[in-house]
Amino acid sequence: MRTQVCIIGAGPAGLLLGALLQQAGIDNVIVERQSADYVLGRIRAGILEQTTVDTLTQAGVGQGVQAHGHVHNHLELVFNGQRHSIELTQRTGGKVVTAYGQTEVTKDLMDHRAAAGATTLYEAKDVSLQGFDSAKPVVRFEHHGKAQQIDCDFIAGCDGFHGISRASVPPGSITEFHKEYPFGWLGVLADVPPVSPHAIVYGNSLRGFSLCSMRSLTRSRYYVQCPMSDTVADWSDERFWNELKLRLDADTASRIITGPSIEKSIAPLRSFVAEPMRFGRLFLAGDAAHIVPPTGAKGLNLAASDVKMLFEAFSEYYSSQSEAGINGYSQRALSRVWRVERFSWWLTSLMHRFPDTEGFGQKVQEAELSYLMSSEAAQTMLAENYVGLGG
Ligand code: FAS
Ligand code: PHB
Repeated sequence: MRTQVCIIGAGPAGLLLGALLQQAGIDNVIVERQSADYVLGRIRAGILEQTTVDTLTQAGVGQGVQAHGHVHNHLELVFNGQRHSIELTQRTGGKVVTAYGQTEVTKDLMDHRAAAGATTLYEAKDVSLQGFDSAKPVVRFEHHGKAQQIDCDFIAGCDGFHGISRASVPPGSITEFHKEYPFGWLGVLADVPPVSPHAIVYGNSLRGFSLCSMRSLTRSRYYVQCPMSDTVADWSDERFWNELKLRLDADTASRIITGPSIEKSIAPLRSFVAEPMRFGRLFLAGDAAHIVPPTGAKGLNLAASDVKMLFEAFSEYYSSQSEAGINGYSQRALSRVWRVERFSWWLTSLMHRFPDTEGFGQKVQEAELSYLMSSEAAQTMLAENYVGLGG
């Protein structure tokens, strides 16, 4: 089989890149390790930056988020038992964020790709990448019991943190930056109305971090910080709802509508960046190249901004045989990656309970939060980063 761009991974990064390439008439094939149902079963992000919504619209896949997304123009912080609102839109020249789940984004992209008749090979086994240091890269894998090979011009590694793309790069050619956080997030999805349909609520309390989000007016997403030694079995629904309420202000807690969880999972928190993001004819995008703690709601959005830059580079190559875009991709993407890594690390450090900083750390966090609420400049910094920095 031959194609122009072979994309590894059918998560949001791979599917969005495929949609943009398809629309530009650039032939592409996606090779995905899991089944489509498995990919859709992963419950993850929930907040889209305006640039992500714009890129989905550019790719012809904006109908779902335009029709069913919930626009937010402020966010809320709870600390010292009080809830505070931070306005986003007026501080950023009109930008908003939109509550629309990654699952819905992925479904919209999958449906769009199927309708366009583009090739996505699910349940591909033993995927391997060769020759990306030459002009003739090759992707090999097993599909439906048969050995397959794809000859291509470029490989886009959109296969996430545990994928094969970054793992295929010779160790001497890549530098990795790691930071692990000493806790995880227990996430619950429930078919109950959200406590705050107009803003995401972030909570800092002596008991730990909490977050109140939504997927629709009838489906909510909540999180509490938990030790990484915990398992889902340690958290009954009742324990989760009680703990969430203890971490919020009394008014918000009193308005939480509880119900049975339809999904419950614990995610580790880490910061990670691989440099560079280009190795010959192999380009990394999304979680394959970087991970942010979900506190800033950036993982999916950073994947989308990588993909937009990578698409522009491929599009320039095929339309004008210029290599300027592909040669500049890694540096351009990493500049934005590190600014988002900083914001995600900063908000995580501000809002979570760190075992080693004890009472002093909590007091310093509360002092910073109280300064934040007293400073227009500090709130503008938060707003600019939360709605999404420029490309
Ligand atoms: P993905 O990991 O989504 O997709 C990679 C795809 O590649 C997968 O489908 C995988 O099956 C496939 N793949 C892997 N190895 C392969 C191989 N060898 N061959 C072929 N295919 C292969 N972000 C937020 O903004 N907010 C959140 O609350 C949030 N929660 C998260 C919770 C968890 C548990 C995780 C892991 C991430 C979370 N994220 C969150 C970040 C998440 O949304 C990612 O940023 C987003 O999925 C990135 O998309 P991709 O880069 O496409 O990677
Ligand atoms: C979510 O809705 O899943 C969500 C919202 C905001 C975050 C992280 C996750 O910062």
